[in-house]
Amino acid sequence: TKPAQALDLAAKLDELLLGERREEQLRILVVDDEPEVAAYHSLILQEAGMSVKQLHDPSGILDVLRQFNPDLVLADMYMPRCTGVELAAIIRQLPEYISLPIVYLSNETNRKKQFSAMQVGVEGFITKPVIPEELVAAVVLRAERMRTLRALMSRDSLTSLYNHTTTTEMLHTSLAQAIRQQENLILVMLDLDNFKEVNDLHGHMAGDQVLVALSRILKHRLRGSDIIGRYGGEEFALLLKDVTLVYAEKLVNQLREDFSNIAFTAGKARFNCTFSAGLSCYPDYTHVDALRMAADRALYQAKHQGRNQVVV
Ligand code: GH3
Ligand code: MG
Ligand code: MG
Ligand code: MG
Repeated sequence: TKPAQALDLAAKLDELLLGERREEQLRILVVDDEPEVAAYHSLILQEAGMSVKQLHDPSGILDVLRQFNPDLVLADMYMPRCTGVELAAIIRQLPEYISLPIVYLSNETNRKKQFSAMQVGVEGFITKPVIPEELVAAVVLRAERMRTLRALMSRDSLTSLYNHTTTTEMLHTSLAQAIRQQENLILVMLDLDNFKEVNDLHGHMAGDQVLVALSRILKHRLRGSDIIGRYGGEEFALLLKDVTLVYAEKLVNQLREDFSNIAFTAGKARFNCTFSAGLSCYPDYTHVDALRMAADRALYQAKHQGRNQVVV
């Protein structure tokens, strides 16, 4: 059983993701120079449903952080090549891991030494031998909080889609992946038509309702592996993996058609809304900036040609 507070956080995360599938398992990195000790603690956490990686030589920490991307690090305090304090200091130097929870798991019972070891920015201290329930509770609580915080920071609060920063990061990683795997990648830049007018005529709340409706239809229709971002105010970026340009154009046109048929209401008024979209693809463009500029050009052309259309 999970502690009540952790359950609240999990519920909050579900609400935030609006039914989008969330990653199931919490990822915990266990750093201990003694393999048997690391294995024992890992087993406790694995049995509680977590995904665990063990690291016996702390000098490999940075590579493991990048590859495994843990939600929490459980670290021994005394290791031959690097102390827990040094390990925490190394992790905290990197901006992307500034809020990664680190918990010591150590034989150290001297409170003064515990306190000074925590000064480097560590979230907690658990003394060995552990009580399994205590270890699980301490880890789940902090790791869930980290997950929720990450989700909040990477998403837009109105639509819960990825925000501009995250979308840009994902454009870089997705293109690198497409190149590595020699797969197509389609970038769709999508912008609502005459949206200023929607706000002016029907109010800002009605405008927000349109943005939420569009994000829902996008989430519903695209695959779990596709990326949907709110790139700007009423501009969205979609990354479609491993499909042809012809297929993507057809898909976006179908979305355009269906979206244009949604009847919105604001007071007594009923209105419809449309979007225009521009598509570009890898391998036609092999750099992020070129890919983005090509999609922007296509979008501009769609607007110029009268809106409510898709241009490749
Ligand atoms: P175009 O077809 O050329 O794209 O015209 P447009 O009116 O959509 O474009 P413009 O860039 O002139 O206006 C965008 C509008 O989108 C203005 C801004 O108030 C509105 N907008 C941006 N973000 C939000 C939001 O979060 N909520 C609401 N309701 N409106 C927003
Ligand atoms: Mg040790
Ligand atoms: Mg617009
Ligand atoms: Mg715009």
